[in-house]
Amino acid sequence: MHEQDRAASPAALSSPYGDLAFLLDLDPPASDFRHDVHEGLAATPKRLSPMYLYDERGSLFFQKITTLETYYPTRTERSLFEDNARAIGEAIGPGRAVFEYGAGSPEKIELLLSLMQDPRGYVGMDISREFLIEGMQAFAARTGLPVGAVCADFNDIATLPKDLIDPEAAWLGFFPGSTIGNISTDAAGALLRNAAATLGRGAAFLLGVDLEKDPDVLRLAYDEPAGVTAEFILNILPRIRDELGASLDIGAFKYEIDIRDNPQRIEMYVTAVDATEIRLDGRAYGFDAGERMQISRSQKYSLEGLDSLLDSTPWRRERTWIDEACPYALCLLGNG
Ligand code: AVJ
Repeated sequence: MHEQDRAASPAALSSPYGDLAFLLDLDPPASDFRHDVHEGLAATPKRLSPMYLYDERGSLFFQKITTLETYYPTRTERSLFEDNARAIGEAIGPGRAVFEYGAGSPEKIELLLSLMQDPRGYVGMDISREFLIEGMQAFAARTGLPVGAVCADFNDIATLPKDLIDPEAAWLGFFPGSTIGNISTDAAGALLRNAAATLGRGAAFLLGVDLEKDPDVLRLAYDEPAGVTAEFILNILPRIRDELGASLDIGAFKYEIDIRDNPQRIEMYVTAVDATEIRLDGRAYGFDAGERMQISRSQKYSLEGLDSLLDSTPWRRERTWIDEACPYALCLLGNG
């Protein structure tokens, strides 16, 4: 079915939905962990989507990563918000409603709403229905703002029921945390083009982007001595064993990263120390000694690279706040 058709289906919209102004359910296709593990283990080189890292345990590991001194993105982005609160609020302008891609962190959205002038509402989007509804209900109960929820994939184009939030408000898209670095540049372009279609003319978009930097800083952030990132990535192995009934030797694998240049990118791997195999549903997938499976990636942008990505979208960079000491950017985009 075409994305637009799914969005237009009236059955998808419930309003009100508990404490929420609405729930728009675009019924994103459920991911198939078993299928993707088979496919990723059969591929050359072996790979798996980073989305499988974020089960309950994985989300707790990532939560812990964001509190480590060595993991700079979370605190750097927070300082940019705090240090430039007034300027960011003024540049966004009054009377907007926020639409967030991946409704992950209530602290971030509260920080954003606190610096906005006369915010009119908040709509969170996420693929995980239960997690989304729970989070948005809790948020609505804490604030007096109209809150809506959209259960969708990053690739869906939603027709947002803006009248249920505020017919007068223009949208502000919000995609913090440099999560855009988790997907390929092509996928990032598609997401931003879809966002322009979803949010309409006169929209703005606030994007958190991690910038290219000293590789030693990256190594410390993504392979720190405390070993939490290693636990986070290696946690995919007990998931494959316990949820899918695979047989594998967890001790036969270690965590490894590569830092690539031009453009700068961290690749995160599960690496077989010695030759080993993973058996799943009667199939055996062999690993040679040193063979690795890519589990995640984190793209770092230059401002030039970011602008050439934006050139493939209706968005232009209108204001940019940068942490020079630890290069990271908050960019306000316009599509006027
Ligand atoms: C949530 C994708 C922004 O790439 O920095 C952190 C994920 N992986 N450490 C990032 C992650 C390993 C994180 N993002």
